[in-house]
Amino acid sequence: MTRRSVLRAAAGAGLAAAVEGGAAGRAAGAAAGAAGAAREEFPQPVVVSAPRAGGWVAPVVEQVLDVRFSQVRVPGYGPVLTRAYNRAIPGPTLRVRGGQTLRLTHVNGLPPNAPHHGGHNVPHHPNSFNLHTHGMHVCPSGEADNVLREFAPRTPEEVAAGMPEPRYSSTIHVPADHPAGTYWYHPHLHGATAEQIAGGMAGVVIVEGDVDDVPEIRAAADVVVCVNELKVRGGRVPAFTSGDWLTTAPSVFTVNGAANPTLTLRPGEVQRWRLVAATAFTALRVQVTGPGGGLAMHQIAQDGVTFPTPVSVRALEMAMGNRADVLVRAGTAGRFELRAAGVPVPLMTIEVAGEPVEPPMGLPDSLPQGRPFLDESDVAHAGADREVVFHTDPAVFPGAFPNAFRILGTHATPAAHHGGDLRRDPAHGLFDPAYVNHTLRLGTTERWTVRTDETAPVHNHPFHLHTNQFLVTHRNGLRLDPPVWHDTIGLAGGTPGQSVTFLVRYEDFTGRTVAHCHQLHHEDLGMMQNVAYVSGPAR
Ligand SMILES: [Cu+2]
Repeated sequence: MTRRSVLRAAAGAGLAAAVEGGAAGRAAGAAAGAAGAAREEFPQPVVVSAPRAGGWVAPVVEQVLDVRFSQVRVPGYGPVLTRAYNRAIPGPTLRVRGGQTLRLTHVNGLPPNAPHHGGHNVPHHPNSFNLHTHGMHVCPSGEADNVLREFAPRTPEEVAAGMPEPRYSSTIHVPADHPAGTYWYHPHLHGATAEQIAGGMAGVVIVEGDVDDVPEIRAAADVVVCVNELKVRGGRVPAFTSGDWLTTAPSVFTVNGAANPTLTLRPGEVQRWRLVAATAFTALRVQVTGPGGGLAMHQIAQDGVTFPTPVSVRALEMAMGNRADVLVRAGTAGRFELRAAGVPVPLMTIEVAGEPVEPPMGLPDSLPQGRPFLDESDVAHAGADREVVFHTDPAVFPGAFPNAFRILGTHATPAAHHGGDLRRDPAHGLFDPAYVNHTLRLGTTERWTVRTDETAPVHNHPFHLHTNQFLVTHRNGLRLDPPVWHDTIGLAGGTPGQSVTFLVRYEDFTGRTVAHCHQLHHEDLGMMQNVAYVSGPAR
């Protein structure tokens, strides 16, 4: 596939609207043309969607996700030897509609795992993985969005015997009424997650639907902006073998697999950017900087859920795992940058150039709200209040991983040693695969408060709950108006006492899954809890 055909294929879904005659046809065409042969075109991941013919659309989106060590070329940086989906960073973009099924075949072409004799909350099995569809309201059990599965590689004996590489499948039914928006997928095997995501194993999931039919959004080029934070030393991702792993390898930030690629808009053009923080370590406060104070972002969705109306912002807080869909309208010609506070280089460059779009493309006044809000009065009973507290005990364990990353609060994992020193306890508030922290009954609405007591800025802890999105109603006790649906919410380190409060209603799916910190090395080291969604009447 040539580079241009990659761009064409990738932009195809977004350009479908353009072909129908909207202004985006000219705009996106100009974007591709202006990029020209002299410079790398703005990359887009390969797009996979359901086969269609005439008016017929297949009910299933099928894709093979092949994982093996690959030499991936990162434009603007260089080659990186890493575990990758289909030899690319990020993996293919999966476009699906409510009512369709995602059927994925996972090939594990990684070498055998080294034997692991350490504890459960020590990094292990980096050549095993599984699949999480981050933010999606889908079944967490069986062969669906089940993060308790393990897609293991061949054993040394199987390799010696010439056995084929193992294949695993995921079948994920997307509910007909699933909110249309931007989600992502990544491996989520406890003990292996951070190293794999630091190597670029991540991809975007787009759920198509009502929001795409808003005329101003339909007319806008649909651009995936998938941010990865790679950890690279000597051309490869170092193994997660000690607690200082993060600081020993510098971060390489990429957008769609390139360091600081250039995206082009014409003056007066509106584009829809699907910003995806497909990252594990650094919270990103992003802004479009440049002449005239930069460009405003008109946010239309958070974590895949469309707002009732667009919200204009100069800066966006993107914790690890968050997505934000924004409309950006270019004004006069100039060079702009998408920058994240604290990151020394731009994430991407935005060039506003070419023939102006006349008249300038419009922005919508209202949107089809992705999910109705929950009401405080729906909260079941006084016992429904849950509290999660992120807490680190530094330098308390012997060996290579001295820090204890705990989740305390109302349903913490019990201590191993009753009456002992909790700071040094090897179980207290740490992930225990056999202990269910939260039993959550379908049909009930509950209130959770998530706090952090961290004084160290490095210990920022985004909270992520699987399977059910939650409605953030308060930050630091102050009511948000309107409240905002999230699946991941950031809590910065260095400001102890910080909190968020949310309402959540458990719906549709039973099964075991997890809630955890999305600073994923903390998760691998035990900052995670088990959640059981159960049906039946409340006790
Ligand atoms: Cu954390």
